Amino acid sequence: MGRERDSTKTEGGFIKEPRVARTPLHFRRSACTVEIYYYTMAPYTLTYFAVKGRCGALKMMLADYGQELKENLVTFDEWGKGEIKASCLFGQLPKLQDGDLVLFQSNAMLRHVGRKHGAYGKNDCEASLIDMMNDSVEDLRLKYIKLIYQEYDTGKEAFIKDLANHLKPFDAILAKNKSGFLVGDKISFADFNLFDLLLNLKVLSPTCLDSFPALKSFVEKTSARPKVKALLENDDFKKLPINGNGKQ
Ligand code: 6SG
Repeated sequence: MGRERDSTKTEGGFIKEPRVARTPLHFRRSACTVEIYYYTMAPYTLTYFAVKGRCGALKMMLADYGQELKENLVTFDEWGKGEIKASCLFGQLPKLQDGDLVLFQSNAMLRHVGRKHGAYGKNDCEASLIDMMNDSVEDLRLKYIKLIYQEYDTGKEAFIKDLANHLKPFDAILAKNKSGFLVGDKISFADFNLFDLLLNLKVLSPTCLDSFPALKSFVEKTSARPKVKALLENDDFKKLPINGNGKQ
């Protein structure tokens, strides 16, 4: 079972030494020994603007899993020069590096980290349901981003009025699932994504969760996860604006 690996080389950022015990990789059996190999995580590296933007959920998930994150902050001036943009596969940030793996697209990053750290369901059906939930979070995030960057002054009131219609299904799903998570009995990347978006929506409209008890308790419970709480209270994280144009 598993792949045979040379324990001296790194591959895809995983150092194949049985040092830091995190995720069991495989068991190699010989006559009288069983060696247990572990992935030793190279730190993740995130390149992004100095905003929470599309990386809040990723940062909270990495914090929750105790993962080290190196950050390269790109200023809007640097971005404006065009060189970094030209180096990005789709001309946009964020960019996440995990060893040799380079990822663009924030939702692909959430999936990658979720897959590696057990936040992507316990079977294929749960994984598909988590995908479905995350796609719905993305739908609402895109509406929010459109409001923020394109029609804040003219569209804010209508957005807030319509918001309950978009929050209601999530509230019903959480109320129905005894675990208090979107899918199954464990937190998934879609939960982190929803949580991050709800924090932003509460800044936009502080009362928006008032008629949704399941969403309210979901936010309270997720905020109280010790490593998430520590990140939310971290000064560097706190001082990041939510969005790149100062609107929130
Ligand atoms: C913006 O849209 O900050 N990436 C953004 N903008 C720069 O030239 N589907 C992918 C994903 O999920 C969307 C990526 C996302 O990963 S994030 C990007 O790369 C570009 O397109 C939000 C954010 N925006 C602020 C920003 C920095 C530079 C351009 C936009 C502020 C506004 C205008 C100048 C400074 Fe600005």
